[in-house]
Order: sequence, then structure tokens, then C-alpha cells
Amino acid sequence: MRQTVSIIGAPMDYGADRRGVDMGPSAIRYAGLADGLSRAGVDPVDSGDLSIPRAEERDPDVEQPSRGTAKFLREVEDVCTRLADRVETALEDDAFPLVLGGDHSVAIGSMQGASRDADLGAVWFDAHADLNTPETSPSGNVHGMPLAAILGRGVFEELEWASAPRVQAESIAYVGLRSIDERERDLLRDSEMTAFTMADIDDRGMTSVVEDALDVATNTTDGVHISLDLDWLDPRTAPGVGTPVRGGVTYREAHAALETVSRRHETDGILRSMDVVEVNPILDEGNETATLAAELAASTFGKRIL
Ligand code: NNH
Ligand code: MN
Ligand code: MN
Ligand code: MN
Repeated sequence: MRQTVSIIGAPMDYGADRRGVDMGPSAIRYAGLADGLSRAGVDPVDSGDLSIPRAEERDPDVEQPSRGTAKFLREVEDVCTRLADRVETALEDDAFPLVLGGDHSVAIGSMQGASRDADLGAVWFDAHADLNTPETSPSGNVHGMPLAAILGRGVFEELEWASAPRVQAESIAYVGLRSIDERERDLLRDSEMTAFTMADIDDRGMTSVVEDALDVATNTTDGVHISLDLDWLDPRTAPGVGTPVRGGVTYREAHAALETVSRRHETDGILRSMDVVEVNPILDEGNETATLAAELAASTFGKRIL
């Protein structure tokens, strides 16, 4: 029986500094997401987009946390709470939730929804660590904070909606890290998370690193969440992102990574949920980054050459 994949659009840009990621879901769909998924052997069902008020209609500063800065935190809370329900409903209907961002703060909602009825591990494909708290963030942008929120770090500990108690730091692995903020580095060093940097990929090759990341995310969990931030790739390959960092993964490495995930899913049924985030069509060139996002989502379910 073919697996149903429920496509959930979360066109939210409250968490990022650059307008435009709110157009990500349209661009990824336009790039052929549904066809790619069908060819990969799953049944895509489009559940539409969450309705999200434009950032211009909101005041970024209302209801700041008791310490630090987190722009549009209340709006992020509203979206993520609704998104978590949508993700949970998809799972209850035996569908695989595929969330299209939007900026990376949508992962707070997807991971909460996916971990309500399960212990959830995660593989975080990203240039960044996304572990800032409102206290440590240099930007105040919540897209740099989703993992801290999920893990209840810093002031997030007081914000009950933010944390996902069935996600443990020991079950989270980064792949492709290359940009960490000063104070974020300390948080990462003090945590139980596993970080595979670009240097690890250089040394060991992508597939072996991803195998290890999957071991981390499956050990003592019921399923794995894949969080794919397109700035994980090199900006020459994926120019349509708001915070590009040179020296990212290549086109081939990216596909190899997600195909490694797909092979493990085929044998062990490890996957539970996924988000594809930070595609910014305004900054993109010819919808290239959105196309890549669609292709990589398909690769996660097993693109075949022969
Ligand atoms: N670390 C920076 C911050 O917290 C940038 C985060 N930007 C991202 N994360 N795109 O993946 O503001
Ligand atoms: Mn990110
Ligand atoms: Mn339930
Ligand atoms: Mn990033």
C-alpha cells in the first residue's frame, strides 16, 4: 500500500528578518512537489495552507518574553499551535505530515504535533544550530530558536506552548553545521545533542554521516522528524534563502543524504514527519531553490534512477 503524504503549507515569515519565505509553499508546489512524490512511490494529498496574517498587520514587539527578545513570538505561538494540531491529525489519519515553510520556526509546531503520541528524534539539516534562546539570540528572530523552544531552554522553559517533552536532546543530530553564534556555541557544547559539521562531511562522506545521524535519532525513539533548512546547501546551489552561508553541501551530497534516509525508512520504517523550510522565492533564481526543495522531499521517499 502506498503511503499517504499530507502536504501542509505554513506560509509564515514572522521568524525571519527577510520577507519572502511566506511564499515558500507556493513556490515548492509550483516546482512539482506532488508529481515528484508520486514518482517516488507515495500518494501526496494537499491539505492546503494554514491561514496566516501578514506580518505588516502585526506589531513585532507585543508580548515579549520576560527575558531577551523574540520578535513576533505571539504570532509564532498561534501558528505553531494550529500547525501542531494539523500534524497530529495527519498522523492520526495514517498520513505522513510534510510541512512546507515558511521560516524555520514552523518546526516548533511540526515537532510538537509529531511528538504528542510518540518519542521523537530529529535530524536537523541546516547551516545553523537554531538553538538560540531569546536571551542569547543576536537577532531576536525566532527562526534561530526552534530547537531551544522544543527543548525548553532558557526562557522557553516558562512558555508551556513551546516545548515538546517527548523530544530529547540525545535524540537530535545536526548534519552540515557551519554557522553558530557565540553564545549558541556554549548552549550546544553543554547539550546532549550530536553535531556533524561540514568538516565531518568532508572527512567521512555524506552517507556515512547521515547513517550515524539516523542512529542518534532512532535510538530510544518511536520515529524520526527530518527538518530540512534549504540554507543547508551551498548558496550557489540554493540561492533563494535569507541567511546564506558559504561552504554548504553540494547538489549530489544533498540527494545522497536524503536517499540514505529513504533507504533506512524502507527497511526500518523510521520516518514520522518532515519539514522543508526557509525557501525564499524573492531571493531565488528561476525557482531553483524551490525546485531543489521539491526534489529533496521526493528523494526522502526514494527516488529511483533505475
Ligand atoms: N543564528 C542566527 C540567528 O539566530 C541565524 C539563524 N538563521 C537561520 N537558521 N536561518 O537556520 O539569528
Ligand atoms: Mn534553520
Ligand atoms: Mn492524540
Ligand atoms: Mn539555517
